[in-house]
Amino acid sequence: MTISADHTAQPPAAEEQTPGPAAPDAAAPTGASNNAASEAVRKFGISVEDYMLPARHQIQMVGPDGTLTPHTEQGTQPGHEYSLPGDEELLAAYEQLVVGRRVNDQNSALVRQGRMAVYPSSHGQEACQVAAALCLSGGDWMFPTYRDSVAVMARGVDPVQTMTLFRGDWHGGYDPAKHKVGIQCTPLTTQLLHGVGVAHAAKLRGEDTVVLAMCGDGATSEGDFHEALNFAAVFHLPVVFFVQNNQYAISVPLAHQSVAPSLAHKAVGYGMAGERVDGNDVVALLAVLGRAVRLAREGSGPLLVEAHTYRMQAHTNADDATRYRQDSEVAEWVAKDPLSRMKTYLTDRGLLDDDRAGRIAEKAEAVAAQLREGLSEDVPVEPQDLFKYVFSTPTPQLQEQSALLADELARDAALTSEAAR
Ligand SMILES: Cc1ncc(C[n+]2csc(CCOP(=O)(O)OP(=O)(O)O)c2C)c(N)n1
Ligand SMILES: [Mg+2]
Repeated sequence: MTISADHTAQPPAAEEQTPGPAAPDAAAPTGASNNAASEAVRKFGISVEDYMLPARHQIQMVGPDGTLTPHTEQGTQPGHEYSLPGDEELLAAYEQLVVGRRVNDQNSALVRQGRMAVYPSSHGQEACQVAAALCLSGGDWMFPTYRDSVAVMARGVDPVQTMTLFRGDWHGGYDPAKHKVGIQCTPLTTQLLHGVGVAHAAKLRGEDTVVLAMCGDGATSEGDFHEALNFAAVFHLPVVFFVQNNQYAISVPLAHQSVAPSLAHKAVGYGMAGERVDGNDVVALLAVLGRAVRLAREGSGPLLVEAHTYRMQAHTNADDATRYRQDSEVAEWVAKDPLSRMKTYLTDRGLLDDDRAGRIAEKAEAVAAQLREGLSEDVPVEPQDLFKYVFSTPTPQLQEQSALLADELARDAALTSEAAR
């Protein structure tokens, strides 16, 4: 089965086919590979190793020029074939891409105006952000990093509540349990362990929750990455680890981070399937992440998806990216922009016209206005709140710090009232 250029006849997904006879070694996984993945292996009729190893090429469906990737270039490998998502899903994704780009640019402007403390922009990574949200169902959980604000919003969290953390005057703006979205973590990779814990709890309770746990390329070198993946694999947990490889960990390029053939190849070492995908192609991302979520929900255990993308802007507003990379490299990636290729693709297919594009742009403007308005409000802060929610019983150290702060505030108030007399 291949990707069809005939848009009226979309082929069924591989796992929807009647499972064929298993390859000779498929039903008999060896050694440590003998886990829940063998069920998925039976479905695809391939060996455990072929199931777990990523395809030889990145999965791509729509190339940078907005045309369908011919399947000869795409390569067809049993178990690594994906069908095109439906038109409605593609249009919904495009709308979120446009909103996401506008959110990124608006937030970067708000930082420059001093309305927000910091913003790690996902400009250029919007396809990953949008697909991460759209592949999940209502009962699933997302565990994002500091760079994943657009994914959090695309999941349905209010934009101003999403950005509250980055304003720096409160711990977080939304209730993780209500939205089933973890807090955006700055300590690298901690969110993967939180996600694995939630998946374990869901499995013990017999719920069909899937967890999407997100991290960057740099974070794959963390010890927590190893612990999260190994625990998830050993306990056959329904987790999709989604690595956005944007080529840099601040100033450290990927080549200095890892010499693995790809980050997706790390999966097989834990006994899970890995796949790599063009991270600027939202169509491929929807297909690959969508299937990964379905497989995890069906009990195939965890999977890892690596998306190849690029951080188009600096790490945050506190970083000067010109000190460690060339403009020519950035220009190469501008040509692979996720929005322009999707616009061309949908327009050529007659799914997007000026009228619809105009309405989408208006929606994006409305979200930007919401952010400007919400983040321009002066929020009254209570300094002692810093200590309130750290531990249910404050530690002696925190009590001491709280008393010091109280003393300083009292002296400050006394000085102010004296000056006023
Ligand atoms: C445990 C830990 N170590 C170091 C840091 C400092 N730090 C913040 S972001 C970052 C780079 C992370 O790169 P990557 O995982 O590729 O994510 P990206 O920022 O590129 O999205 C580092 C080292 C941190 N936040 N947490
Ligand atoms: Mg990175």
